[in-house]
Amino acid sequence: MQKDFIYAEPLAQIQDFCFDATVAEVFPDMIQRSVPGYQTIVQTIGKLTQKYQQPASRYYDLGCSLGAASLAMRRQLTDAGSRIIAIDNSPAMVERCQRHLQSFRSDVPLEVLLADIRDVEINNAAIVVSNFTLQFLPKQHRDELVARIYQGLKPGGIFILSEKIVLDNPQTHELLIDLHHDFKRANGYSELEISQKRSALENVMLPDTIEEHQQRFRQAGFSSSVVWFQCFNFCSMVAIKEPEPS
Ligand code: GEK
Repeated sequence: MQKDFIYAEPLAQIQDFCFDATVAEVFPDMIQRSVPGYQTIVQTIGKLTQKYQQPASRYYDLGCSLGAASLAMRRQLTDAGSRIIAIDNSPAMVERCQRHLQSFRSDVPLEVLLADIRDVEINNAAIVVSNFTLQFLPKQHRDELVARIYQGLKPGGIFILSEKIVLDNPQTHELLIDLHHDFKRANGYSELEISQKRSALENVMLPDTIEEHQQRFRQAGFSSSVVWFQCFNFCSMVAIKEPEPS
């Protein structure tokens, strides 16, 4: 695994963060050292797949990067009619994701699409995953995407949404940011790396509050949702589409 040194040296000008080849190269190291609970979340996506898979269904991984969530789902799928669709709009990520997936064998078809998640049709889905991707969409496009996800899910289907979050209360918001920065320091990032990365993300990653996510789920039609994981200002939620009455 290549180590992330992208922000280790002082930069004259900090460009907006983007998922280019340099990022794709170090991505597994970057995400593990930056996102508290990343491993737990990916493993739990597998557990949720065990519980919520349905016959002859599709499984979407929105903003798949190198395919960690797709692989976690694929390991659990038992129905021969299952199909995974992994989507990312970064050519560098898609190219590496395709290469990475070749080293795992499975009978479940998994296609990796180079596309914007706003343009991809979602249908016949048992599970849709957005593992730290919705936060990169412009805020005004989020309601529509979540509504389309709801429409594309089968009854009883689930949407797994992991996100960085903000809090309305400035004191507790700052507290969680401090704890997250401690987590990054403990994982070997310097003060310079932390602050340069923070500036690079400022305009491109715009987190919502948990309440905004819950309100969006309700507005889209989800009958229930739960925050199943939170560590500092990172969380993962599951929103459930009402099953058909039996
Ligand atoms: C994981 N889910 O390891 N359309 C398609 N892809 C997009 C879009 C978009 N509009 N915007 C951003 N992306 C992964 C981690 S990373 C999260 C997801 C992070 C893609 C982007 O190219 C990147 O690969 C991914 O979403 C976000 O479980 O780095 O914090």
